[in-house]
Amino acid sequence: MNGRNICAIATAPGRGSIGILRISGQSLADLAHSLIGFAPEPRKAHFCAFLGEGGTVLDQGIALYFPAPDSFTGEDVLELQGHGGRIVLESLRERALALGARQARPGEFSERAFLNGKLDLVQAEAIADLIDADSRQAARSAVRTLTGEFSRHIHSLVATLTGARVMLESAIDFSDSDIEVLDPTEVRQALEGILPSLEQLRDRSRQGALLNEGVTVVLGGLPNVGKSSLMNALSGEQTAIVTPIPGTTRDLLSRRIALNGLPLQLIDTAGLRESGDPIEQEGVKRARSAMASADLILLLLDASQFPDCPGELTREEIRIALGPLAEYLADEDERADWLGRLCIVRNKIDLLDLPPALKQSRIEGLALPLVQLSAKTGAGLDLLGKHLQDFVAYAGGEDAFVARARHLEALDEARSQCEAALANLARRAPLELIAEDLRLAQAALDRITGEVTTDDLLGEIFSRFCIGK
Ligand SMILES: Nc1nc2c(ncn2[C@@H]2O[C@H](COP(=O)(O)OP(=O)(O)OP(=O)(O)O)[C@@H](O)[C@H]2O)c(=O)[nH]1
Ligand SMILES: [Mg+2]
Repeated sequence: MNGRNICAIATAPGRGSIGILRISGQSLADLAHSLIGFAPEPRKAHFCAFLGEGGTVLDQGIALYFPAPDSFTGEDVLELQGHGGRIVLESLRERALALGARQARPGEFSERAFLNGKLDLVQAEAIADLIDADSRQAARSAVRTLTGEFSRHIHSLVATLTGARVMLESAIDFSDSDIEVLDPTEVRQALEGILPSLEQLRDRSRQGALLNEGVTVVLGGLPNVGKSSLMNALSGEQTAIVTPIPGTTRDLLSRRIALNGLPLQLIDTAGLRESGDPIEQEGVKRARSAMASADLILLLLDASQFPDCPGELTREEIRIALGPLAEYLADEDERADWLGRLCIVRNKIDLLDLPPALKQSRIEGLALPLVQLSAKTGAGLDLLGKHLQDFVAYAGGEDAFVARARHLEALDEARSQCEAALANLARRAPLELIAEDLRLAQAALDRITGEVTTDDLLGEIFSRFCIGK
């Protein structure tokens, strides 16, 4: 797989003061000699000419040579730092291609680093996330993962699991003999110790995933309550059309914004109502499906329609706000999930002279966060921001790990396999069954760091990198 020398321009396209050509391969000695005319010393900055065919000078700059295995990729790496002009860099790249290197695919340097054991998979992914980070917090959490903190947690969980598996496997091997080799309490204690750690790691990763991928916040509610106005107020631009006519918004409209460093994907939707108009019907259908997959749903009410009840959220308001979602809330399995993602927003408080507020409202056993604001005057927007941050339990994201959906899924699987093992242990199931549960739990964790991977997964991960990384 690590056959040919690969090369790529590692700096961003366009004009720049410095441009870097990066080359990696199993033996770069000859190629280096052709490109700079001498054998570079390892890890030393040489100021020299970069040579084209027949010794013509293409550029001059700094050559850095990192022989294997002490390089980013684990192979020989040569970096030529020249001037950042497109033509200069192109001709340097063409020269490297003429000398037998081939153009690197996106992420191929990082992929080689992974395949040569220089990085594990989460660290490699963290590189891409660091480059893509669009807030300081996201960048910090990517660095934390890149330095191996996340991987160390995974490895320590795997070590505990391995310990429990060894106990079980040896008990299985000796099950024909009369010797009592398994102390079930010990296995149980090991597993019970793992569960809270898995839980904690998942929480920190979830925060990281939200920082990384952004929280999806859907603005929903009846027509004319001010969803599009709130979208515009939060995004600071006139993204959505606002009119006094109910049914103005038909389509989903989405904007990425950063609220105090927290990346949010805001989605404005069509007002929920029965309609004979097929376009509006389709809009309402899309609004519902956006709500179903949102991290958080802001359900708006027009406060001016309830002039007599400015205090607690009233039964009437709840009925109006939650009415269109009745079918989901009636479903026992879905109810908790929906309620956990809802926040009621009393909009248009300027019409009633109500103060902005953020409170927990309780009605018929429902605990629902309530924000009072005015999309028109901007009063209360800061409180909504605070609620969003609390919702993400983000508090600055200081100990979040950059994480992706695949990490969360693997952590969930590891947890449910450990729980299955505990349940099987409690009901004295055959040891083989418990051993299999633990094997699957470990396999899930190994998938995170890339101990067990498929080519498909690697292709999918590295293809999203930029060229030259
Ligand atoms: N006074 C006042 N008017 C508001 C406020 N928010 C929205 N409006 C007005 O309410 C009307 C409807 O606003 P939109 O933002 O279009 O409402 P919507 O929920 O997107 O409506 P649809 O797209 O039709 O579902 C417009 O005339 C807005 O100017 C507010 O906070 N105060
Ligand atoms: Mg609208």
